[in-house]
Amino acid sequence: MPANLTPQYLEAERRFKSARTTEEKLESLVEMQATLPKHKGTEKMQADIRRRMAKLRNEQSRRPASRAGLIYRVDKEGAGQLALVGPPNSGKSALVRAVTHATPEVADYPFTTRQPQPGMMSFEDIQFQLVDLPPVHPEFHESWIYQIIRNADAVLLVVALDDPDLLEDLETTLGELDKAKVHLGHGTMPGVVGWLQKPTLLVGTKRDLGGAEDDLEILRELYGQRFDILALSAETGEGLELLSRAVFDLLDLVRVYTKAPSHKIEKTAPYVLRRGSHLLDLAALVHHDFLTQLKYARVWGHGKFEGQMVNRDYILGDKDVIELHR
Ligand SMILES: Nc1nc2c(ncn2[C@@H]2O[C@H](COP(=O)(O)OP(=O)(O)O)[C@@H](O)[C@H]2O)c(=O)[nH]1
Ligand SMILES: [Mg+2]
Repeated sequence: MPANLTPQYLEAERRFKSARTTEEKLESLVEMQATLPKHKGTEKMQADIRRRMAKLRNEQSRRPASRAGLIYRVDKEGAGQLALVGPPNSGKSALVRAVTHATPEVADYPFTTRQPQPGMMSFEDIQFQLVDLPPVHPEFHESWIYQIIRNADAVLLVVALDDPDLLEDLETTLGELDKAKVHLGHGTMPGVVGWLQKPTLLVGTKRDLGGAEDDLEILRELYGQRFDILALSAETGEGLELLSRAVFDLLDLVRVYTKAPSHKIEKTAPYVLRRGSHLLDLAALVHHDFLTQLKYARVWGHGKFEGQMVNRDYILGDKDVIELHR
């Protein structure tokens, strides 16, 4: 080893050896290159550094958008959080742009989306949070993507109806999720320990393009049991108006309004609960005192006569108006 190596070089070399990510290794190599004395005795070392850098850069370019070590999470807002999952270029970002105020970048090349991009979609008087994500793809392993999917309430599985490799791309996507122990839609999960099942709406985009109807037919035939399926176009707007209702149904929710005794009915912001929730679940949301002291309630709603008395195991209906009594 040449005797005249500087402390800076040795420090950079030490960091290179302990570096864990491609980025850290590259940074250390750049520094090693800069601090290595350049003379005949270090020629071999210079060549070695260049070779290692080329190899790492090559690795990096085959792993697009990788920024190892970065972790993203998205705090939930609204009545439900939906992760947009799908192959590259399927139209996830265009869909989020079309139905929310968010403006994720849309482009005709893959891997444009590199960070989660939340946006709110309205359904009547409630909102859902859509989270645009990078594609699910074998070459793009960022664990945070799968953490967001696992944490979401449901999934929009987005495929492009003009994709010539539609079925293959869809299976690849489902395969990647299998690796992350996430099962989308109905049907039995391959395993039990650590597996999660996510309510999933299969969204076929680019319905405006050629061949879409045939592909849609095939999707219905092959995946109709496993997913609810919706076809739309972010370009022409066709079918977009059906999305928020489909998400509401997917999440299986009810909206309940409360009113105080002797006040008139005012349908302001509803409480949102899972379908099948009982009156007592609502009481717990409204106030702890109601949870412990609830005697009965009156309900104005579908299939009830106005102000009908119900007890704590009454199953709430969508758009019920409830007056709690203790
Ligand atoms: N014709 C048509 N093109 C679309 C539609 N949705 C997206 N695109 C185009 O498909 C490409 C990929 O869209 P993008 O939303 O970036 O896909 P992502 O990678 O899944 O986020 C872009 O060129 C979009 O303009 C659609 O409904 N119809
Ligand atoms: Mg995108």
